[in-house]
Amino acid sequence: MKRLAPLMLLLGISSIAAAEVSTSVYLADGNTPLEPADPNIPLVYRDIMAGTKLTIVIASDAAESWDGGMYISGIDRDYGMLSARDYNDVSHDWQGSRFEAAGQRARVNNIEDAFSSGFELHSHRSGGAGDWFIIDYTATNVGGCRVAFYDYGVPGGLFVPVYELVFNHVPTRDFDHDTGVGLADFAVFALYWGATDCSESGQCEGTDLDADGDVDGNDLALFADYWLETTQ
Ligand SMILES: [Ca+2]
Ligand SMILES: [Ca+2]
Ligand SMILES: [Ca+2]
Repeated sequence: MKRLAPLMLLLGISSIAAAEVSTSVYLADGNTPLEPADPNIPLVYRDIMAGTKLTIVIASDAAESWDGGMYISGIDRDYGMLSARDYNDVSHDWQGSRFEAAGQRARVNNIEDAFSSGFELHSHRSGGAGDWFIIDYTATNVGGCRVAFYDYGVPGGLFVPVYELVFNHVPTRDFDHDTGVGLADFAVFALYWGATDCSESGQCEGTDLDADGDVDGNDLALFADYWLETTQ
């Protein structure tokens, strides 16, 4: 490196810095950030209801030809699902999931194998800084799901993710399945208020939120946590 340094100075190279590529998680509106459960643990997000849709935006601080991906592996595939937008038959990729800043020859490709499911992301240096890609996430079942983010350019990056986004899905409060939690759902809740035989009657249409067999104040508190929240 000692001998190389003067040469780098001659060429005007101060350092060879790679672009910083990062992910952000938003609600389905693509605008409201999903907060972490604990501000000190940024990649573990607050609980969301099963059925909730999220958007994951992949952005960069510089133009670069970059290769990476987002995947869900193993049993986690039973709890969450990734999807992309507007498949293009000519480019053979998910055109709607890449933005102009990702460059002219950017591509988003679906990858499915025995172990994982997700999307390979390729940017092109003709692009620029900004939002490169958008991938949709659906919480399909109650439970946990990890979404691994890969940067193929880092050492071992093909095999080891840079990090994982951790999601936890709780039972839905949207009892009438209209994608929002509101008065109609409260009406269903009120119908079962005071019930004590929920295990026999199909969890009282989901209103026995802590699954202890009754519908009481504990379930009401759990219901109220998601009041007016939307899933899509
Ligand atoms: Ca509802
Ligand atoms: Ca209960
Ligand atoms: Ca109870």
